[in-house]
Amino acid sequence: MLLKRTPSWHMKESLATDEHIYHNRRQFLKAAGLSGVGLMAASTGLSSLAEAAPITGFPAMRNQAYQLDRDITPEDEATTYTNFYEFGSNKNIWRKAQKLVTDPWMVTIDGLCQNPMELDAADLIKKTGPMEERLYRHRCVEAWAMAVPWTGVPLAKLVALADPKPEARYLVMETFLDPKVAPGQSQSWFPWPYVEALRLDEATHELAFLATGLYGKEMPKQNGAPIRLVVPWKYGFKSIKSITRFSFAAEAPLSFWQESNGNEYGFFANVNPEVPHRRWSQATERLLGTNERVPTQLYNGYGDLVAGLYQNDNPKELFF
Ligand SMILES: Nc1nc2c(c(=O)[nH]1)N[C@H]1C(S)=C(S)[C@@H](COP(=O)(O)O)O[C@H]1N2
Ligand SMILES: [Mo]
Repeated sequence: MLLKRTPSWHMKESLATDEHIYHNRRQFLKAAGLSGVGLMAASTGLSSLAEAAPITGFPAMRNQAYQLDRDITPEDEATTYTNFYEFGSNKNIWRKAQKLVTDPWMVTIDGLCQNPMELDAADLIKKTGPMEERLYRHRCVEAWAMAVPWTGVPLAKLVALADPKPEARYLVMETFLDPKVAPGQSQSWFPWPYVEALRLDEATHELAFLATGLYGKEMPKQNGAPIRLVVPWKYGFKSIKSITRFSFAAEAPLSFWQESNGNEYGFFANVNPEVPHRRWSQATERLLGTNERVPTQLYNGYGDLVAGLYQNDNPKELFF
């Protein structure tokens, strides 16, 4: 079974790297709230290792409901110009990100839900699939933009699987924490690990996507393998990469960027060309690939679908 699904080079890599297996087990234990070590720890580590298998099913069938008004960004642009502060604060960290071991990848679902669980990313996607492909626009708060084919599953499927309790109002998501692999996490002025959250009505909106792949292939590490969020009506920093934990909460947490710089980055971060960033205009954006400048659109062009989510919110809070 394992041999059939896993290319031999892949198995060798994950089996050889004791450090990462150890880390994964530690993360698992921490999440499960187990303090003792011993037999339990050993069996936990072994079972996560035995279940190691990559997410499969690429390319997935394209969902034609989501059409672009612009060309798809060249693949080499979208995969080499990336924001992933865990690996450094410049755009060309894609080589450094190759150090991330993404299989096995334990995910914790916990907090205010009926079905908390710990499982490998591939098992999570099996439970929430089938995967599909969607063409989405992406708008970084720094005013560059792209349009790419993501593969994944609706985030609403994960929410349904977890079955939130009535008190749950937010879905909080967290990235891995491992400064040995991700040198940016040694920069102590940042509040690691990266945390983001959506209100539950946002998390269950049809556009909110849990992405597993890009350009018809498994997710490149630098783009947030093995699973990342994609919320195309919001500035890119909401679309948290390499997620290890989904927690249901009654209150919104402070996100990574709110905690780093709350004057410039808020909770909603919905795209709006008429609300400038404190240090620059958001009226236009630069397309990766051509460098063409085009007008930015309210909710990044997805207003027809998402504006209804915000009818009862203060407009002053929605767009930063
Ligand atoms: N964990 C984590 N997620 C992250 C980031 C990050 O630094 N760390 N950067 C965000 C920002 S600012 C953007 S624009 C997008 C970039 O996604 P891409 O590199 O796949 O284009 O990822 C977002 N998710
Ligand atoms: Mo961004």
